[in-house]
Amino acid sequence: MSGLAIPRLPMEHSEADLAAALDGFGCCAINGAALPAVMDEIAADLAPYASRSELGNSDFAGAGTRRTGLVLNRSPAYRRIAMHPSVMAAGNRVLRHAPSWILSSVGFFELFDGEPKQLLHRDIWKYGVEGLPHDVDLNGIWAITDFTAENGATHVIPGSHLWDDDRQAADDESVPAEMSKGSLLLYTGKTFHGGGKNISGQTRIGLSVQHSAGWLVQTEMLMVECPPAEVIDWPDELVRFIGYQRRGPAVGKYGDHDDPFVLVDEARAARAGR
Ligand SMILES: O=C(O)CCC(=O)C(=O)O
Ligand SMILES: [Fe+2]
Repeated sequence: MSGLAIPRLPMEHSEADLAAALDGFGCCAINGAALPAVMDEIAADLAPYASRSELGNSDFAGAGTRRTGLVLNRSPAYRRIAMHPSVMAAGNRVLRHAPSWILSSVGFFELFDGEPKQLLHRDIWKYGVEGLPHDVDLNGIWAITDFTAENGATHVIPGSHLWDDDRQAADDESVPAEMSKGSLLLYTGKTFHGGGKNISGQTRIGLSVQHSAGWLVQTEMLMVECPPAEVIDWPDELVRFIGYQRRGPAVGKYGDHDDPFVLVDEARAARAGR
């Protein structure tokens, strides 16, 4: 391993320090961003569903990785940290050129013993669009278990967010984001990263969170997964964060000229018999 170190910040950090890390390195680990007990709660919320999820069916998804979705629906504990101050500060910085930014997907990733290293990639490759002038994704992974070099801690290449589109990532350029349970790795959509190799005999669990410019198609159809009846008792700000908002002056409207949040207002009024 010959790469640059991943910048690290304590849970209490300034927005300026986080912005400097993300601007300069494209990534940052926040030590102890949430209590380990919250990670245990998320794991317990997801466990009954994860046991029925399937292993990855492609090299990228990983034959030794089990991915479980519908996390917002299934994990009240995740809903409490979805708008964590470090996530919001990072999104406000990295996605500042977009008129709005929102949650795009959430996945519970169990990386089993024996899983090889994932292809180093940029998450924005999923859009198939090169040469974007500004960042459109701010992503992250919560350490639901400790992340170690042996158990497959996510690898990142600090500084690779500034590379040209045609530069290939070499395996020895990446460094593992070793983190204690409850820590959070944040990285921009252009920062090369990938799951590590798990030779620990244990399962590494991460909660992948992706956020994007509001004008992009979300990676997950969150408003379909979470219809108004599902979100009726969630905090308004979280409801907006999953997509129930106008994404820009003329993007994301509902009906004649409404904000889609009106759907949630209507569901609430119907329940109250109004
Ligand atoms: O599991 C990980 O550590 C990273 C996974 C990842 O980057 C992805 O699937 O896009
Ligand atoms: Fe990724």
